[in-house]
Amino acid sequence: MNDALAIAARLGLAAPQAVAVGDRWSAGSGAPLSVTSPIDNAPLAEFAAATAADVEAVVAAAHEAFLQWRAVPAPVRGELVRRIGEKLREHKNDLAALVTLEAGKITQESRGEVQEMIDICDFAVGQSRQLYGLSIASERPEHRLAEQWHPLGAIGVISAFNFPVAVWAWNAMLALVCGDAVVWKPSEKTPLAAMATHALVAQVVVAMDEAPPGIVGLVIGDAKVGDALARHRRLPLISATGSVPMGRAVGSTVAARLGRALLELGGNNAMIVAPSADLEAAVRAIVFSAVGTCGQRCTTLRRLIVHESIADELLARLVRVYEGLPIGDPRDEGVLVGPLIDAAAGEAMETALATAKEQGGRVLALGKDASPRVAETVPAGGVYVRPVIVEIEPDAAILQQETFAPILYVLRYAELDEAIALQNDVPQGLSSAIFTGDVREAERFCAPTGSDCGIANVNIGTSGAEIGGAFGGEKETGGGRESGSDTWRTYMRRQTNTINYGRDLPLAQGIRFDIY
Ligand code: UN1
Repeated sequence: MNDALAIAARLGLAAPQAVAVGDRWSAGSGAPLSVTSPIDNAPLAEFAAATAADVEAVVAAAHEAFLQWRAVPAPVRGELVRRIGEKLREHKNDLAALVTLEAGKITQESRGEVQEMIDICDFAVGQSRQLYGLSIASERPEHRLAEQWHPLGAIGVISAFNFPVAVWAWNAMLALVCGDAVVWKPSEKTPLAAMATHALVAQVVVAMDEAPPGIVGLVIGDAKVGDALARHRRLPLISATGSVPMGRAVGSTVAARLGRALLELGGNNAMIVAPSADLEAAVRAIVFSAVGTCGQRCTTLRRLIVHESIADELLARLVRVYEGLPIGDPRDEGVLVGPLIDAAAGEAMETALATAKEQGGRVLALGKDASPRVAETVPAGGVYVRPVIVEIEPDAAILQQETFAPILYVLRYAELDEAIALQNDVPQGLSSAIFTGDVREAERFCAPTGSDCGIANVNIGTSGAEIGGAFGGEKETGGGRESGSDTWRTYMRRQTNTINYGRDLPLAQGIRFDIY
């Protein structure tokens, strides 16, 4: 048994299978799916993938489970999520190790990802006692006008390889306290982490009498499985995280049946560094945001917009750090940059770099024509790259595009208005940041006329958001919000109640309709 399967077994997964309803596992009806580690291309598992035909049974079970779960008091549903949080605490390091093996993240970041799951559990437990509505002044005498929130249904969650477990948890933990059931289609690149997570959660669900096992379902397969979820009328909400083309396909399918879609798609995130910035702090924030997760977060810093008066100094410092970045096996202590997810990601990085050069980009730190590939001192079989910095003119077309790799484009600016305009001048609108010691600049950046993104930070980087805030962005990022704040409302249906406690029947708007 290899490491991944041994860890998965410790988490309660007897054998990898593509379909699960609670603790009942079954094989998918599709072709074999081989899972390999991005660390060294070692085979981790093979199992029969699910197909669109497998979706029906999981959704039907989820819907049946929802019909019971919606009647369980919300704080009792919170108790389930509290126990899930405990289970995750117990197995944090094992689950993180599996994420590292399958997604290639360094151990620190994988543990951070599992911690995000634990944090959203805690958040959702508190939320389970606060699914509150409003009472509103009625215009009619002896009437009460109010709104309340009810469970929505079974929901579909489509998640990506780069956060193979946390993004599901952001959705699922809130959905469960809201009284929904959840059907999960994880990335085919990281199925074992999803199976192991499901196995852990299923143990908690089956141990709780009030919880019907079908409230958690898993179905692992290709885009056709995602499409079957998007089409399914028993799934009133589809939450999807991934690329813009995926989101466009899912969003339009869900829209065609007038369902609800929560989309968290591409980012093309920028940071402005102003003359008054603390450059030491800025360098730390830039490097974590630009090279963390090997540039494969949707919040990764991709564009650095630096004031011309400090650009040379900041770039010199950045190049020094980039040249010394420890790249290698993500399990090794001290390594900060692990592998890209697969060969296609390596090719996409090289294509983007070639295009950037054609468009006038000057590659810093690598030398003029050098390839970003790292071959020595890294495990054979993985796609290891050196993060790069490319200085480029603001009108280069490549700046409009998100490449899921550690390429940081640098632009120079003279006036803050110009920097903000550059920051906003892309199709995506997820995360943004400014480094400045000037309170006016900071507030200007966060004002209605400032950053147009869902996330706008001051003196921290673009990535690494806490779960307490709403997470998501505007424009091609899809407009959805997950995680904290009041996003729980997306997982519920709002009901307006008008209650007449008098003996007359006055009509609203003063309408008279006298039948006697
Ligand atoms: C993602 O890349 O899809 O803010 C999510 C962050 C993490 C989540 C990223 N908390 O970088």
